[in-house]
Amino acid sequence: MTQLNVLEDFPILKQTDKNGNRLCYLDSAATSQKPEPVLRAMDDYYHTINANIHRGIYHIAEEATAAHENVREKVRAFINAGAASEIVFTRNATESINLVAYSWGRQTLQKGDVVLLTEMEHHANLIPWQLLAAEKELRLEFIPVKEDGQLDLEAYAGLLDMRPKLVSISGMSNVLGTIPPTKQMAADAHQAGALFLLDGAQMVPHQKVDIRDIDADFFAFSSHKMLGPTGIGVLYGKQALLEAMPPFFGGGEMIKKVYLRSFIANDVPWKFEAGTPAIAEAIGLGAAIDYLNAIGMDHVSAHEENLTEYAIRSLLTAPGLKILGPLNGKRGSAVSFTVDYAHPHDVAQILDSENICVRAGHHCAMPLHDRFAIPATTRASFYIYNTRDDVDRLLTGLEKVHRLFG
Ligand code: 7TS
Repeated sequence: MTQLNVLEDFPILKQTDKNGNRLCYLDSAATSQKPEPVLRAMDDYYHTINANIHRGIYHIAEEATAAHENVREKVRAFINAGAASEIVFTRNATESINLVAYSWGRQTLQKGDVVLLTEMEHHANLIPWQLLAAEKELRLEFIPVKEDGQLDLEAYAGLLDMRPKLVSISGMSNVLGTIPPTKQMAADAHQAGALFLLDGAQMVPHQKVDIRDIDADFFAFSSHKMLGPTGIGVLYGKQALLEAMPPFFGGGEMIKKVYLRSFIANDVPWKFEAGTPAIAEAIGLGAAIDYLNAIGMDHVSAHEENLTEYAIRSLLTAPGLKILGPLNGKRGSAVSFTVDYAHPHDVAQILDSENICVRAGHHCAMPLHDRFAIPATTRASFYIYNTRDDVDRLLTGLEKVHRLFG
């Protein structure tokens, strides 16, 4: 089964514009659409057991607490972490990476230490390290991206000679679709004495992840890109690391005992979860995981690989169009391109007039666009609800752009 047929589950995709064109959503790298079971799970929560968690002793509070903690176990199983206590709920992948920077990084890193990133990072895996580097006088180094969009792994080997304390990379580029050999890179990082942080924001929605097999020390991702709601994300961290790290936010929930001038922190993962969490959102994330599991992540990947291959093949027939990133082989479903006759914003606007949603701009990866000496690209990104019909619509839309601007 390489073609999924799940469109019926996504109410938003039934919308049509005034010309009767169905919504063609090609911006899942920014955020995914939500299937009915996810919407229902959140709605049910508010209709039936809404209460604050970890404090009430009345029955709906206990049910809400159990439902919330049950999702932690679902997340653990979904990425094959060793223990549910290694799953910290955050707001999003961005917050997860910031948590590592400000808790682990601030405690561990010292003046002159090297943090090794890549040239293709989303700003979420760049700015936290820039901020920390300014505070602690760290050195940031970058694995180069080659012309074909792949990481320069020979350069990586050389950069590891600098004995970085941390290697932090994305498991899939949100612009190029590049999928680096993360397991090998983690092993190489460990060999050089570094910890390995994997930004899984574009990875978890699209492929089966076995985090213990990859052996990343930290792993960050967002619910909203994997069919779940906004407002909740995950930081996976190895138990011993999380236990040694100081809290990042302070407040209720993250404590065991509080005195006027001091406190004793709670156990992991709650030590990192100050304040009332996103309870309905966690339940929505749980429903998203159930939904993806029912399809099977292998089927998700196969569907996307098939569609991405078709999209690239189709796009390359369009006049004056250039795709950034790998054109074949194992790559993700984010396809960014330029056309030599129109600015990406014009492309996106014309496509929008055909009810086709694509993203135009730098996609929060400005240094990567600098690397390719272009200010912006148009990006189509696919997910389980997209079909070849969407790709064909994109191509027809681009013909219109060509007619108007070409
Ligand atoms: N890392 C990668 C690789 C991403 O693509 C994104 C979001 C993030 C981190 C941050 O995720 P957040 O949920 O914390 O915002 N990427 C995109 C995108 O490509 N278009 O909009 C958001």
